[in-house]
Amino acid sequence: MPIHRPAPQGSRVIAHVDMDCFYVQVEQRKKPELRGLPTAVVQYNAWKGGGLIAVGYEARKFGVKRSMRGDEAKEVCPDIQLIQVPVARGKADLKLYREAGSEVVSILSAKGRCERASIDEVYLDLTDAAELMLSEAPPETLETIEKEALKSHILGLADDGKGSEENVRRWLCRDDADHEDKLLACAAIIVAQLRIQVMEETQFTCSAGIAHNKMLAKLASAMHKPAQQTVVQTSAVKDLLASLPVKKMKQLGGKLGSSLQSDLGVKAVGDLLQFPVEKLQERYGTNTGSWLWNIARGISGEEVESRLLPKSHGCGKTFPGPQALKSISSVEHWLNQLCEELSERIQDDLDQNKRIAHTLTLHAGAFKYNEKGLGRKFPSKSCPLRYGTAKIQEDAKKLFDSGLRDFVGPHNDRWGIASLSVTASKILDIPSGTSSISSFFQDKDCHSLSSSGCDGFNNDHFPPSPSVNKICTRPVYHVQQLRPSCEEICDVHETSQQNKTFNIDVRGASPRKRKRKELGSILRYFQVSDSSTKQVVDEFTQADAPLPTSGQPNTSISDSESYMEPDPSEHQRSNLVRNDNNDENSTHVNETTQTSTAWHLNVEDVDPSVIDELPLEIQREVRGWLCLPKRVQATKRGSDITQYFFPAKK
Ligand code: DCP
Repeated sequence: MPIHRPAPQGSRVIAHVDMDCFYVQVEQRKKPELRGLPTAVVQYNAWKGGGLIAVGYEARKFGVKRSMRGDEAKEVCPDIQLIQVPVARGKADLKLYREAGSEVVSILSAKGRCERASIDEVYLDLTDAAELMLSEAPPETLETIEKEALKSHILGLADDGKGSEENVRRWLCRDDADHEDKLLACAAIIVAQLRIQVMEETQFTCSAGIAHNKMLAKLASAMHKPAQQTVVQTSAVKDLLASLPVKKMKQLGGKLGSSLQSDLGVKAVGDLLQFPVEKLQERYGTNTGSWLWNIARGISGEEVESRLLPKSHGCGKTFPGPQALKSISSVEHWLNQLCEELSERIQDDLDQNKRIAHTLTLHAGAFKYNEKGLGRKFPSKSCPLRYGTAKIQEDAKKLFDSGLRDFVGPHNDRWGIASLSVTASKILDIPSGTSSISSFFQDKDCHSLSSSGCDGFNNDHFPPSPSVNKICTRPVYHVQQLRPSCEEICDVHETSQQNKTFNIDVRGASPRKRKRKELGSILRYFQVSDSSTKQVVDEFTQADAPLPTSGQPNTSISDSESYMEPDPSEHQRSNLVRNDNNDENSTHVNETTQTSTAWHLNVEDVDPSVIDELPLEIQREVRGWLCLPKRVQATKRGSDITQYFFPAKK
């Protein structure tokens, strides 16, 4: 569902940069002898020569398209060079492409707020950079303007018959232009410089759109490719949208776009101009109605988020036609492969970027042998993510089993699986510079209720408890997330991609927890049960702890429906998730599963370098409490504080 955001005050200038035939370029850099030849990258699958996933521009001239199989591409372009995607664990390994994308991001992000939107796309907020240029060295004062900038396509710029580059130069250097257009002119020069830099440093070409908002910038970047840039002047917006088919607009490719076409007879985005906002709101709700009214006018308040790293990690594989998986053991085999890769990637993310993923989701594409046409979809399932390959594999298997039970229904029909994917999402930074260790562990109630992170938690869907009615508002470093061994005791229900909230039923909070909350010291997290040299830290015990459950495993599961690209792992840009809430699945604390685990900290085991990793205030607090000198001789256990928090049997 689109989200309406009011247009921000003041002018903004945004660029959308999209790499050209990206995987092909990466392969051509690896093998320069391919440059200039018609080339395409194919998926490892051998059926009919594999599926094309990236097509070079030389091959496009022959009519080769991404939808083709390798054999078809050879028919229309016999000389085509088909390069196989690297394979690991029996599936496409996109590491090479991801890393190449990161090279580009690190160059582009130097100029302004940068949002990595996909493996090869970036949004840049160039407002500050353009304002600075305008005040210090506006275009008309420049001795030379890069040819790349002069080759810009300026939408709405009338041909003055003096040659297009000269025409563009005049437009860039107009001193009678309004402030908005002047910012666009500066941004066009900045983007041209950035694209040259990307080319020089990575050998990749890219195309860009430059406009006053993300929506228009994205539309523009695709208008002239490869290796070109397009600027959307405000005066050109109306014409641009007047003929833009609704389905081409981001967020209108699906059901909403279809409804506009069939129910309102809207063909182009500009056709929406005829409807008053009240009518659109009445039909589609206040939020969507307002959003539609605004996009018809080219207005969008969506901000460029500061994000250089991906929002989620996904690993998937398709099993087309006869390759469909038909047995639990074959599903298990592939799930293990996918989870192994996922585990590796989230661990790398943790090591390199200090980010923790909180939610594991399983999607599957399934069919029933005795069912014709569209039946029930295999429901996607999520649970809190536990680190460690074996844990992820175990949880993914449970998610699959649960989804399969729902999918197959009471008749136990024969089934086949045509695609499988596992995704780690809700990835949060480990906060740094927090003022107290309490910030790492946050509120006990919140902590005990979920190991999926506490930011944005709310309890909207449940009556607030009179005793515990706390909402966690900050990202929290959950030590137990890294601990590879405990079962969850609560169900967490992700409700929406957009608002990123989790529903927690706090009704089960025990008096014990309420009492603990009142302790105003670090000791409430580390209850010392022995004051001798071996101090036992009894944190996260009993009611508060995410404990191994006895008997029935209780990995929490939530339903969602997802719409995947042909291969979800390879291309996650439009992975939408919708969740259905129902009370049966609502979050709860299992109060019957308690008291089998304690967290122990042996002071003698503490590697001082671990304490050194903590923020200063916390170092003081911990040293004081542990009575540690600045440096003690200690057995080295590892370099991460989380290694000292393992559950130990009482
Ligand atoms: N990709 C994929 N599967 C898809 C679509 C894309 O694996 N169904 C991969 C290969 C592409 C890369 O993602 O190279 C970027 O996708 P784009 O849609 O941006 O397409 P290209 O960069 O290949 O071409 P263009 O120059 O048209 O943007």
